[in-house]
Amino acid sequence: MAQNGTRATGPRCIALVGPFQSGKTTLLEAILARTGAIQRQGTIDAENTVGDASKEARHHKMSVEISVASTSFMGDAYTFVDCPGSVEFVHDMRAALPAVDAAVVVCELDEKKVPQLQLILRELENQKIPRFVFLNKVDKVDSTIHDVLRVLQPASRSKLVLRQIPTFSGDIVTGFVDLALERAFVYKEHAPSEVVPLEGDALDREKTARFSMLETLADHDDELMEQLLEDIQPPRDKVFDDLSKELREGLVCPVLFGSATRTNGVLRLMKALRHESPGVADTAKRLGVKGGHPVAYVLKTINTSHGGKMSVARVLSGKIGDGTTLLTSDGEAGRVAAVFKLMGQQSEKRGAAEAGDTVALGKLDHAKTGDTLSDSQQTHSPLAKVSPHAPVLSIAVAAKERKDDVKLGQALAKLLEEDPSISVVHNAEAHEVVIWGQGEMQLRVATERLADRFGIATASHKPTVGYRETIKKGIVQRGRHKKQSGGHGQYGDVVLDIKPLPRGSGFTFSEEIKGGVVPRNYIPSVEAGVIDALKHGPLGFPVVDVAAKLIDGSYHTVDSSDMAFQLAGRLAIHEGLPQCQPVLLEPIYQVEIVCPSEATAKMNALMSGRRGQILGFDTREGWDGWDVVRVQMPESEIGDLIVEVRSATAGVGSFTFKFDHMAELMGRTADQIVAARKAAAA
Ligand SMILES: Nc1nc2c(ncn2[C@@H]2O[C@H](COP(=O)(O)OP(=O)(O)OP(=O)(O)O)[C@@H](O)[C@H]2O)c(=O)[nH]1
Ligand SMILES: [Mg+2]
Repeated sequence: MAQNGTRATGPRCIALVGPFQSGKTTLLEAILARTGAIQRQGTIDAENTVGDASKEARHHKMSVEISVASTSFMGDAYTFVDCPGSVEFVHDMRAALPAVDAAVVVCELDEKKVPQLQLILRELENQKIPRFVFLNKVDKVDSTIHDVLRVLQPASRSKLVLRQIPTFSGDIVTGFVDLALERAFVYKEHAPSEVVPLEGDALDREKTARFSMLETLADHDDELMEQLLEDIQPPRDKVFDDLSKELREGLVCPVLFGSATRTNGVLRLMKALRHESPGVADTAKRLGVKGGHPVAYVLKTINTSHGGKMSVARVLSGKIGDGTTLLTSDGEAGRVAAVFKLMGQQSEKRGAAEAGDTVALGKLDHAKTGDTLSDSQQTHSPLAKVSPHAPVLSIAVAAKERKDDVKLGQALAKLLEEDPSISVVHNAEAHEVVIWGQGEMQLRVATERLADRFGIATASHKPTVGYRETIKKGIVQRGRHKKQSGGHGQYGDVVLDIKPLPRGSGFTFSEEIKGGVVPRNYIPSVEAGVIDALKHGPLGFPVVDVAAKLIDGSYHTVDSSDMAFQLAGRLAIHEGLPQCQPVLLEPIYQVEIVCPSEATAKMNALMSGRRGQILGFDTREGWDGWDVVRVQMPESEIGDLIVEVRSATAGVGSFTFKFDHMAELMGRTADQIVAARKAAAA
């Protein structure tokens, strides 16, 4: 167990997280290069980085899943989990976080990205993950870097402490002073920074900045507070101990900076991780691991293109090797076929994994992302439960070739296994397979994977909206089916009293037949015919909220049959409904949008453009500076709502929705919908 003053031991697992495109994958590359795991530092543009090695990530030049790579630094093993920054792939990050020792939050000095940073920090705060901030791209910033705390602090609930201050040549950051070490360094491109004398203006700034770092630390350390008040220089070790302890307890969040593309500040970051980040013992304690026997957490499931399944898992206790049989919390997980070390998409067999190691376990057929694994002696209660965010966008997909229909179902099941923030719904009525997810890019990547990895070409389109129709007035309608052709004839004759029902009632059928004018055994036939006819009303949609009462009819002893009465029932509906003022019904949903307060007014405008009805505004509980907007809006308008909500909120706004009621729709919009339906049916 790591104590004050002692470094944590065992292999570490560190997440690289942060807003979209802040440089996480590039930082992973820089770390791997600086620590000697790779010979040459690749770049995103050259498409040769260890992370983002999948075809889809390369193609879009963004992370679309986590990348995992291991290295060693000063004799310790480290595995980094590079997480996507896009909100659409955030589930990959959220599911990976529980088992990491700490996170490095890679960010930029950009006010516009602060809301995204806040979302990510919130996730870390909620999961109690100790976190460093790494302010990246200092090669691009100017003197605004002095504003770093003012800009970033609002995103964090715990206090940010500057661990370093920049030194300049003109407006360009050329190095830094480490405030704990009290040493100045100048950057060297793709080489370790060089120590230089700390003097002049830099020394003065160092004194002030160091004092303010110590003041922050002293908020949680009375002894240090006394030393500061009495003007006693605290020993350097004490400062390091405090930094480490307060980081682990989530009281402070140290801020370091550098440039991933130039490998600047990377060694300092590694040293901070080495000395200050907690290790597996702390993490096992945080998660409540009952140790002594093998326990691991699955942070990602990968179905490789050659068909093998791999579960990326952090071992939190015990030892897991080839042939170990593992259990999930509620059943068998499978037998480990092999243990792999990961280097992005490359995997290499290795020996048994021990507490702290993050490895890929081959062929655990029944293990899912988020599962807690233990050996066959004893199941372990789930260490964490991370439910995906509710989906916000959908597309309907179909295999371009009929022969791929079955394969499509199997491939989708695998995609879902890898990314549980995707779900699939079969719309039997519209004969559609609908994929639900977190945004356009995620769904695009899903269809690209279907093609690249599973060889299934698909076509996609907007999913069918669940329109219905009903009638505004009633009618008494006769339906008579009579055919005399050659031998056996067909005869069925019914009179239906058709009436509208209140909204949400569905369909009722009743009868008031006197004197056996329609024989008992044919009454269900009439009902079946009516139900069948209601599947397509005069406007082309299923008919709801209608009552049909069979009140009269006649029969023929020889020619009447089940079929003849079914047809008679259908006829009565087909002929009757067009005279009943049919009207279109559209599904209305209750939508709850969450957004930073400054975007609330924009939501208002957005809603009125989408036939939304605002029900109310509220502040979002537990979220300073955020609002909740409650709206009712038609399903057809929710289709791509997320795209606009995100663009109005720098990517952080979101919503949930649930069906509320069906509402009548008339006028031009209704006419267009009916015309489109007719055209599609023709
Ligand atoms: N100038 C400069 N550019 C950088 C630096 N680090 C990364 N970049 C650039 O920023 C862009 C995004 O880099 P990535 O490493 O893909 O960023 P990311 O955070 O992994 O992106 P996502 O995973 O998609 O959120 C690329 O064009 C990088 O070359 C840096 O330190 N300085
Ligand atoms: Mg990335």
